[in-house]
This record gives sequence, structure tokens and C-alpha cells, in this order.
Amino acid sequence: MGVVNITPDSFSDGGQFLDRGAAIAQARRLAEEGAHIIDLGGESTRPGAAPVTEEEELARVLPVVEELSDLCVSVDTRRPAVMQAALDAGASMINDVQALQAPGAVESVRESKCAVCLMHMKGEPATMQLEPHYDDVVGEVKAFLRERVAAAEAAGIARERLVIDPGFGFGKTAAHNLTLLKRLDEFADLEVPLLAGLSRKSTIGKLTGRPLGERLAGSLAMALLGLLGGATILRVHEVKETRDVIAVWEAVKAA
Ligand code: 9MG
Repeated sequence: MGVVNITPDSFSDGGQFLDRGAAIAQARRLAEEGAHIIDLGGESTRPGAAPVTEEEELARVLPVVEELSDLCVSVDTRRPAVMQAALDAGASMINDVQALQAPGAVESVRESKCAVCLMHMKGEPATMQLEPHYDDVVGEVKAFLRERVAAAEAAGIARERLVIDPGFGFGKTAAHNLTLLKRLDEFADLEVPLLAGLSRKSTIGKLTGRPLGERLAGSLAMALLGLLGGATILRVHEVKETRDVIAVWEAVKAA
């Protein structure tokens, strides 16, 4: 899954693709490099990001979705109205960092055949990194995802449409993120495909001391650890290099 943020202030590529043409070109480049899914976002969930109105989010995302109708497009949004409009415009997946908890979110996706990513986040983006606490981070994240999968199924969204994501960096310290990554294989018993978003995240900065623009090696190491832990979708900024990691990992598995 290749990331294209159509925002002025996303944590890793804010401002780069706010221009519609640049966002479309970046999506096409990532697809050519081997991304199977393009994840478009019009709202930054970075702590401290300026709030965006629903109208602005729609204006950022919809024209780009419409231009990419030949690709498998995911839209990263928490807003039911944006989900609905994105699906009408041709999106194939909704990536919801709030796991369809907003009122009306389940209804927005239920009638479509789209895939849905249910992600764990503790708290709200603005405050989630203020001393997050867990007694058992793996157990609590798993219990949340189990409950959200059950709620989606009960609402009529078939399990085959669902993807789960522990939400690295969303209300988690570096230590929480590392524990989740080390024990990622424990999510297998939820029997839903696992997405991991580790690319360029602040834990890499913490471990390596590198600023955002210099986290490629750390991101690739994280990608490999995600694969080893059972992730089948990697949400990444650098697709070409991540494809190489996957090629090496697949060759070793097949040897
Ligand atoms: C939107 N977004 C930013 N980081 C993410 C992650 O780790 N997973 C998912 N599903 N979405 C993310």
C-alpha cells in the first residue's frame, strides 16, 4: 500500500502532494513501482495538525479518487460522508483509523463491496501521544480489534472485506510499538489479514536519531519485521525499495 497524503501537514510528507496534479502523479508512480493499493488521505492525524473541514477533505480527496479509477484506491478517512463520497467516486477500500466507530461510519460502507481497514488508536489524534498507558498493550489492542471485527460483522460487513491494523504510533510510545512489532504474530488468531504502517514513523527516529527524510533504512527494517510477524499489507512511502525487501523475503521463504 503506497501512501499519498493530500494535506499541508501530514507527519511525513505534508504539503508535497496538496496540489492535485502532484498527488495523481505520485499515486501513479507508486503504482508503477509495485503498489497494489494507493492510500489517499485528506486529513492529517498527526498530533497538532490543523483541523480540516469536511468540505475541504472532500475537495482534496474526491478529484484525485476520480482520476485514479483504474487503480485500487483506499481512502484514509474518519468521516462517514467522506467514506460514502469516496466509494461513489470509485474507491475500493476505506482505511479508518477509528475503526468505524464514528456514528454513521458502518452504514456508509455496509452496502458497498469495499474493503475496510479497522485500525486501533488509543485516544484522539491531538492528544494521543500524551503519556499513553497500557497494562498489556498486545492484549488490549487485540481485544479492541476483535470487538471491532465482531461489530462490523454483526452490522453486515462480511469478514472477507476486513483488514486489521494495530495502529503503530497511534496512542503508543516507542516501547509499545516495539512490543507490538515483536509480538505481531499473536494477531494471527483474529483470522483477518493484517496491515502494518511503520514507514518513517517516530519510533524509527527515536531508535536511529534520524529526521523524517532519512528513515528509509529504518523503514525497510520495520517492513521486514512486519512481514515476519505476519503482515500481508505494508503501508509505506517508499514502494520500490519495499518491493525489494518483499522479493528477498519471498525468495528466502521459497528456498
Ligand atoms: C493514515 N495512517 C497513518 N498511519 C497509519 C497506519 O499505521 N495504519 C493505517 N491503517 N493508517 C494509517
